[in-house]
Amino acid sequence: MTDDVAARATAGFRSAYGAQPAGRWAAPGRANLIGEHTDYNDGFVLPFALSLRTVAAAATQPGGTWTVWSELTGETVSFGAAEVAAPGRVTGWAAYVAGVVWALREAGHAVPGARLAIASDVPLGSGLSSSAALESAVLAALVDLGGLDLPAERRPRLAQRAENAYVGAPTGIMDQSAAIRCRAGHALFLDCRDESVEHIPFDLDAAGLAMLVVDSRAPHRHADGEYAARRKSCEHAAEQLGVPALRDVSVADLDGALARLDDDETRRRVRHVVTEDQRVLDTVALLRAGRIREIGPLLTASHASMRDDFEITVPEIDTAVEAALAAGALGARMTGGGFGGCVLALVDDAAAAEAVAAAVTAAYAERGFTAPGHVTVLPGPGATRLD
Ligand code: GAF
Repeated sequence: MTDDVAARATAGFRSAYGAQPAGRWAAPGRANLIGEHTDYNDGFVLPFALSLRTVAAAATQPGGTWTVWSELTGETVSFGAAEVAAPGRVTGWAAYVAGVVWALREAGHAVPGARLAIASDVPLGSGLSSSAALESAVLAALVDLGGLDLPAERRPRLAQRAENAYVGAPTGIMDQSAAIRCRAGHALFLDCRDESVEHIPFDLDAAGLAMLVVDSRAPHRHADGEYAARRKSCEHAAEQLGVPALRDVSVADLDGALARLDDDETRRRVRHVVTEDQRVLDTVALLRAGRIREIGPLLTASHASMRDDFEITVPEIDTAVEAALAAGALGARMTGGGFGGCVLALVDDAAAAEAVAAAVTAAYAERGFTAPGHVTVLPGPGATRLD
């Protein structure tokens, strides 16, 4: 997979620019094992990288301009200093690239002009964070090409700034952290307040387990507006409770905190975030103890909380989770921002994964939904230079 996508990036570079790239940089899509909508509440998340990757083949070009070809559209977009002087001047997919250049320059780096060719196996709009993969691959390329001083632990914040301030999507720090800092065979336990990480062994094979990813194929309706609304509601609740962020409310304090809030919807949002942070901690404790099988109920509880309290699931997603559990999955939950995207199901082995996928497909057919996609995954590495 990665070899193909890397070869496509090189071929794209050659045909767009008639030259060889100086190197190729890859960054993965991610699945979040647990910890949803906790990142922008200064809380905990536990994503892992997928083997599906975005590759940037790149070389410097003189004159302080940037040219990007993408296999997605087959088009080449060029921009210069004027377009990266302020957010929003490049739009569409190339905004993620221009945003990275803008954020690097804002942080005082002398970004080299560059030619880039982008190829990707990370599906768009499936909630597997194709945008963070693109930002992170481009960032790695520009940092190396320019010999910039930007260690890996400082890169997620910069890529997030590109997305928040240049592209205009108010996302948290999880996706860029996963794309950049994950390790193969591990999940990334990230404290989103201080960005400290611990690589938690997550060896599904050794545990005799498999992780199925079901692409719900549900249309992403109003996802951006709903995401922003959830974020606002959490910030408003933290203000009302007099804490810097909802991370500062513990499960032990939850009832008291809920009693101080004045509407039911806000109470449900707070209950999701506070209990979800605790579920991340509980999941990490089980994984540290090598008890992977036992995390299933926490995944399923996380889903119920997203469905009932945070209200970010859709019928296709809930159908996939219910069918997966009925077919014997040890646990299942939506992963990512919500309103569509993918479901993770922890299952016994490859045969169980096939059986669960078949059960989800049958449940979809019964309800007349567009057939779902599915793939089994293992935790892969974060962003890296390929050659
Ligand atoms: C999206 C965002 F980009 C992340 O920052 C995170 O908030 C996630 O939704 C929900 O957990 O992927």
